Amino acid sequence: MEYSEKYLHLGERVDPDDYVICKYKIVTDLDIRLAAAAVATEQSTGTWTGVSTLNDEIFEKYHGRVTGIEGDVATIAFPVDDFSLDIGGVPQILSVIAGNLFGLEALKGVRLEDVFFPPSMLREFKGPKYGIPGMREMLRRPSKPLVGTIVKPKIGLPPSGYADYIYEAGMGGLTNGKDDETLSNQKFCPLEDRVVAIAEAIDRVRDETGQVMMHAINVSTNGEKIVEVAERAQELGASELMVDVITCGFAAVQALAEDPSIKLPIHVHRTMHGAITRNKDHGVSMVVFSKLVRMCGGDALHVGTFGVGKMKGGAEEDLANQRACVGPELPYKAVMPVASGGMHPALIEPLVKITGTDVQIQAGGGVAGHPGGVRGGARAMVQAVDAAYEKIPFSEYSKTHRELREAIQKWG
Ligand code: CAP
Ligand code: MG
Repeated sequence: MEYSEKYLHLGERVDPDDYVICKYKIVTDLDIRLAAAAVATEQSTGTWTGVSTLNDEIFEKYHGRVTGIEGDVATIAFPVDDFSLDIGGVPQILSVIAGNLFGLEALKGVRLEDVFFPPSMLREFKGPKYGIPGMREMLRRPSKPLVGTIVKPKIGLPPSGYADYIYEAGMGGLTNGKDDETLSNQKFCPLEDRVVAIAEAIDRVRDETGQVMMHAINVSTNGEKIVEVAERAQELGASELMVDVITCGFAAVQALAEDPSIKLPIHVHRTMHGAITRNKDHGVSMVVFSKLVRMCGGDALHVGTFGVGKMKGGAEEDLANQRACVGPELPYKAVMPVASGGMHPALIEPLVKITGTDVQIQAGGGVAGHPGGVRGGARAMVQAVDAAYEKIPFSEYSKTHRELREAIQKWG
């Protein structure tokens, strides 16, 4: 690996307006300065050996700068001109900040922990159309957590089965439903039939109770088709779209969010993220993915269950994900953080104490597995959110709310 003092600018301050600044945790047996220089080299102007065609002018303009090392975390600044938003977009950003470096022999592990973009780049992104304020307005739910379900079983139900499930969930008071991440247009549940059936169920709930609900239809598919599929779902009455961002790509979220014909909020699922975010010594943090989803226009994003659900994660890292979604550091509407995965009504008490109320809490098994069926599970979730919102201990509230009591008895 080419090692050159030239990539080391330790202690030098670079103008954050002119650089994309990345924080990498580096695991190496080498001098960490060498390892950090190897990352800066590979991701900007260098390769494994010096080349005669790299002249001083090119180097000076475009090389990555290692500006700081604190413990095992290196700060590397890439000149803004290394990026090309008009054509390359987020795919090219990721090729620079999260590309070949993960395969470098010189490193035992490296994890992109965070990234800070200059205003000139952030201005090129529009962010969420709706985000927290827009979704709250659509659902007429100004301050309470949104509360939803994922239709279970994950696959196999016919369109009428989805409609029945969502009708029951809505009659139980839920604000949100969603397709599961593996559902698409399978023979047992054609997308168009599902959209129509669910839209009718949501209309029935509103007509019978006044409750407004939205259901995210999974439109994840190939890049050249996703807008067309989303437009068709919208035409047929869909109230929300869902995109699996890691499998479809950030550019797919951006294409939907920025398409003027698409008026629906976008629920962003992150399935497969665990392959990249789970290992704390190698990969990319969910904070980085959360910032990119917000820039690309996702309206709601799965951020984890803050240490209380089934998916690996912890309160600290999920709070960092939540901050990336809602914090003022990015000049966009806040993205609704979604807590999902092994959730059930009893867990809403500890969850809301950590997240606060600007959160969408959803449960699949935690609704459909309730002794009272989907409607009972929905009621239990709504009761749990009401109790958490009013800060009433569940031990008290469940005395007068049967479905919550039954959920606590079943799942503890
Ligand atoms: C939850 C879920 C979601 C997870 C994904 C599932 O179902 O539908 O996909 O929330 O995890 O398939 O597991 P349950 P994350 O409520 O039945 O667990 O939100 O961490 O990306
Ligand atoms: Mg799922």
